[in-house]
Amino acid sequence: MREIPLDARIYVAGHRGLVGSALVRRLRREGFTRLLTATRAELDLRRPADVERWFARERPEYVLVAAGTVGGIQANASRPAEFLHDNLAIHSSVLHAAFLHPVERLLYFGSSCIYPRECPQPIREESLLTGPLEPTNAPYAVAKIAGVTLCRAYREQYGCDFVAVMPTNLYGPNDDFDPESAHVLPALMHRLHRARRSGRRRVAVWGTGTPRRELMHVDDLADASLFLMRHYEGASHVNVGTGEDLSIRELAERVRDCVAPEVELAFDATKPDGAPRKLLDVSLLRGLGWRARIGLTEGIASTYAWYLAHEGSSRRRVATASAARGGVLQGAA
Ligand code: GFB
Repeated sequence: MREIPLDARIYVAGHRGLVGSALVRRLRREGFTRLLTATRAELDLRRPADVERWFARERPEYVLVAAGTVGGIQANASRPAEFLHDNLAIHSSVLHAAFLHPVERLLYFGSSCIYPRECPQPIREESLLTGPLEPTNAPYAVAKIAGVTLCRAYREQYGCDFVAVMPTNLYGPNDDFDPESAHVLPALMHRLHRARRSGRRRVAVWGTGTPRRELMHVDDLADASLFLMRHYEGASHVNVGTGEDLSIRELAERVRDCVAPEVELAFDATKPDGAPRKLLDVSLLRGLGWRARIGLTEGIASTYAWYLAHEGSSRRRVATASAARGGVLQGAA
């Protein structure tokens, strides 16, 4: 095990997003005292010279790269240039700055969409670059594959300790709940909540309901990340998931049962299904001794409690306004 001193300087890039905010919560709970963060107004991660100056000044010892332009199936399909450009620019500038101003270890967060559309399931780490990508998110996936490849290349050429983490579909506090740009779980939570408030009896669910997804609470990802920082010594990227999936229909029913049990679900097959299935093989991580702990029913209930407590707060408005401007939403997955 690698000791990380509690006063180590740890930079969480994308600290306001779903993943970054979970990392900050987890690191604080662990007792780390010197967390470094920068808002987009303070540091635009797409600008390499600014990022290099920031690294020279702040001298982080550990870096967690959870910043990026992210969104659900529709946001990906409608903003492909932004998803490709912003993520390529952010990942290359942060990783290069961490090479120029050496860090002890860097964790880069990818996404399960890097794997081929028709991948054997569950998806093993070795399946990367073995077939064509899912078209609805190919530009985002290409940017994430570039990030994984950057980690590998800097490790091989310069000996940088850059580790790529591949989380499955995530949900939890500080997610984007705007139904136009969000991922499936927060989008349905928001729509069902609205329906309950307004007394509507039917809510639309995109697609056929047959695709299968693996959903993990972001606090489990944060826990796995700290575990990997301390225990992982391999060079390969590492899948992080629960090891279980369910259909979108089943997921929608679970969210409905929590938020608005009286509402009927209406599947809208004119909307895209995306990948037929994405279930990660998590045997590498389990072999090291880590397992996800937060069950889906419990995770949906706690996320809805968070949503209710923050209803009307700025996060959803910020997400919507930023997407409309073509701005960077800080987050990952
Ligand atoms: O969460 P989602 O956008 O992620 O969609 P992906 C998952 C499935 O849920 C798809 C269906 O089959 C959608 O058609 N779905 C049903 C909905 N209702 C809704 C809804 O209201 N909103 C959304 N968004 N979906 C994303 C990628 O793909 O996953 C990203 O586009 C990233 O690049 C992320 O990799 C993890 O799993 O399809």
